[in-house]
Amino acid sequence: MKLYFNPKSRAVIAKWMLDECGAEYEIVPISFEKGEHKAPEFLKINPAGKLPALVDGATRVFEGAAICMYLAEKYPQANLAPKVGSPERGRFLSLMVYSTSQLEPSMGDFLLKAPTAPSRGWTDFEGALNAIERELGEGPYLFGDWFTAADVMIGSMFIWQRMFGSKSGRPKIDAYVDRLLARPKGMKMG
Ligand SMILES: N[C@@H](CCC(=O)N[C@@H](CS)C(=O)NCC(=O)O)C(=O)O
Repeated sequence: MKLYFNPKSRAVIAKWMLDECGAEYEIVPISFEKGEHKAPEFLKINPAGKLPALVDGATRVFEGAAICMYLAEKYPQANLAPKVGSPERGRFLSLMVYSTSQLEPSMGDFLLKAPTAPSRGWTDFEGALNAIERELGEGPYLFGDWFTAADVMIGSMFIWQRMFGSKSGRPKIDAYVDRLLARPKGMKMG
């Protein structure tokens, strides 16, 4: 399995997930400076020309959330996702999609000081924080004591925010992010 990777990219999220799965994989370094992510051979893997991308034999996966869901299915022994048909499955899928469709763009608006137009399909950052606080409940993770790929996707967004120099400002969420960062295989930016 090959992870197309740059340490200053969202590929660190996919790497975190691979490590939590205990997967064996090869890192393929991609230079943004050299434009390797826009090279024809890379566009055959991810037509968007972005990181992360994963190749597993004849399978290619792009988009961080898709990679995390793929890996959770490939490594069931890591127990990082509710099983198909289980009552938690719907909420799990919802949180995975929410991470990139609502939380990430709302955080982007917040960090860039851009107004959030509701017609664009995502909430403002305050709304996203409210939603995550509700879903986190008493924690320690989104599914109580059970750490899942949803924590990788949702948590990595807040870790990302810290890289940009700010915290969520919500004590419950900030304590959650501290817990995620303290995990032995937790996400590292480099
Ligand atoms: N929604 C995508 C976002 C991917 C993305 O924007 N990756 C950035 C790096 S963090 C990238 O490759 N940017 C290079 C470019 O767009 O030219 C995902 O989660 O995979």
